[in-house]
Amino acid sequence: MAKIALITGATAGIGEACAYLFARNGYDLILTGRRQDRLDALAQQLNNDFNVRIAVAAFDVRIKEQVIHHLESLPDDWKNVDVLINNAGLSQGLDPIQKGSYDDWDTMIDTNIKGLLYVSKVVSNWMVNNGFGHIVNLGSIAGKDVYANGNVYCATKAAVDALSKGMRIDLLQHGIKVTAIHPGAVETEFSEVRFKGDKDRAKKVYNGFTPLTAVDVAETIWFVVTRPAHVNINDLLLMPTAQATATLIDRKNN
Ligand code: NDP
Ligand code: 8X3
Repeated sequence: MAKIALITGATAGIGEACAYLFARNGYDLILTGRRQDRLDALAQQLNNDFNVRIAVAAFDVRIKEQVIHHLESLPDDWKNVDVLINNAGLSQGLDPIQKGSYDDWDTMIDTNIKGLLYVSKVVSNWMVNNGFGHIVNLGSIAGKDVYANGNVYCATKAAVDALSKGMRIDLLQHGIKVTAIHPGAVETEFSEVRFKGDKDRAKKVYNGFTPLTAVDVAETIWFVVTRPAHVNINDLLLMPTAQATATLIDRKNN
């Protein structure tokens, strides 16, 4: 029986790279995100390339009822989830606190904190009943190191850091592993989403140095979930070589 991974935010970036890597290694996958067309195309590709079973569930992690409905509607055999990758997340805007947008704040808090909680409650209940499981939460350097104008995004990732610790404590007696992965700069759709489609501004984020790729992060997650049963990596900070802190990046040609 193949192992099962549930990946949130599988339609792009780190989540999509995890989907390819886990499928290549024989995992059956539950892929989620809002963009149904991307989920369907990815599912077909992975099924063709790797002959694994794929279930897709298109929902918005911010909407509790959708999360519960879509996950609980999965057939029972899909609920034997070995690995949950809580990856869906985003940043919106980069403004000082007095100028921040209420809507941007709601979107980040609802997605990065509340969405992660909604998914985690459903799936950790399954894991407790099954007696096994590994939850991997995507935090960020932004959760360890606050930077100018990052205020609310940084706070949401600090919350992911705290929730990862809390989950690890609560799930300890059930033998469920919890890992937090905190990447520095990864070139994905992240900055384009943060700057609301402004591709030029997004591109500048990665000017003059080599950022991490989504595959770099996926390979790190794969390493974490393939440790022996008695080993857990609690917390892992993963940076481009050219980046020392959230803001100290050694840029050339600038
Ligand atoms: P991308 O923008 O490339 O991917 C984000 C994914 O999240 C998409 O699949 C998107 O799917 C999904 N998502 C966003 N909002 C929702 C929502 N409301 N409901 C369901 N799914 C949602 O970014 P990354 O791959 O870079 O980001 C993945 C994670 O890694 C995030 O948590 C991010 O904060 C974190 N991270 C990223 C870093 C970076 O520099 N890129 C560094 C550190 C951490 P869809 O739009 O289809 O819903
Ligand atoms: C994404 C990395 O530094 O843009 O979490 O916040 S950063």
